[in-house]
Amino acid sequence: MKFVKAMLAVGLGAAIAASAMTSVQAKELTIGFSQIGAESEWRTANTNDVKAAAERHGVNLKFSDAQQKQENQIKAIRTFIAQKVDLIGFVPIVATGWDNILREAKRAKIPVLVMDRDLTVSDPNLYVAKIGTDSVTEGKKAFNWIDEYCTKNNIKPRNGGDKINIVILEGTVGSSAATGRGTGFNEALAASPNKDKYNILASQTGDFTRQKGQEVMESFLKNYRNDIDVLFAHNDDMALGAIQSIEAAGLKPAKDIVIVSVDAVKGIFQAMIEGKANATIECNPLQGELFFETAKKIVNGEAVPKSVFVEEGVFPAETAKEVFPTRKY
Ligand code: GYE
Repeated sequence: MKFVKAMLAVGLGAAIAASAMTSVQAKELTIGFSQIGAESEWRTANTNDVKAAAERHGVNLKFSDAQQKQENQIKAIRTFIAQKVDLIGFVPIVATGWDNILREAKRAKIPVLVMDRDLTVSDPNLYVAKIGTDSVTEGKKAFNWIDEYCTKNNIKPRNGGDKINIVILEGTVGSSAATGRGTGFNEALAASPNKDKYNILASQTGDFTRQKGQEVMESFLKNYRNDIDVLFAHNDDMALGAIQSIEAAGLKPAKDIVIVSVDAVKGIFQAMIEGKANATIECNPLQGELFFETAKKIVNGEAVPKSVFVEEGVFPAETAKEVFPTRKY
């Protein structure tokens, strides 16, 4: 009896030791993550989600904020390599310029998992996989929504001319999110049976920030106050900045100027509820869970798909009140 108890105690002790070991091992998974910065409400939600998911997964996360500079991201990745992390994650602020640093990671045998934005590299094996959003589709959804809305509501050019004039606030120059949304929008426009009804009057970057969105819209309005019928902003923050300029110019957002943007953050839902924006195309920032699930598989040597897109919807203003309480970002 004593013997059995002793054995049980040993067994139990071993089990406790083993479980302590596995949790220590899980804690020991160290991931370096280079985030772009905090340019938008979307980005803040994305960062918070990555940090929360790292906690849930018991990962030791080394998080670095690049403050909108690619060179800071390259430095951070180089530091992660020197620290011999188990995996490197990063959001490429722009699509190009990553080959050299990714080669350094490859030489150090550290796998790289890309999040959110796309990148263009000379050799696709320089990173293992990418999870993120489909910006071309977002751009297409934006144009198609505008086209349907203008057709259904029989929107006429405010200046009495024969074209509906669109202005565009683009995202960060060279970022896949801006290029993709621009491409998708133009493709859908070219494919529309109504394409001759529209004219792109002006298109300029607002760098995905509220402040620049406001400034650039102000300059558009200086030049074309009575001509602009539609605003397409590559993100909600720029649309929110633009709304201020539209009001300052004595015009009614969502009425004089139809406003459509991308992201579906809470701020734009509030604006839609107040009747100041028309629709938002969802871009889902909640990518942390998928990121760490995928990261663990990669570290364990399991195969993962090269590219995974998270799911996204479209929210017109009429749905804003009902949907708002369910929004997580
Ligand atoms: O739409 C914008 C952010 O890369 C998809 O970056 C992301 C974009 C997002 O700053 O708000």
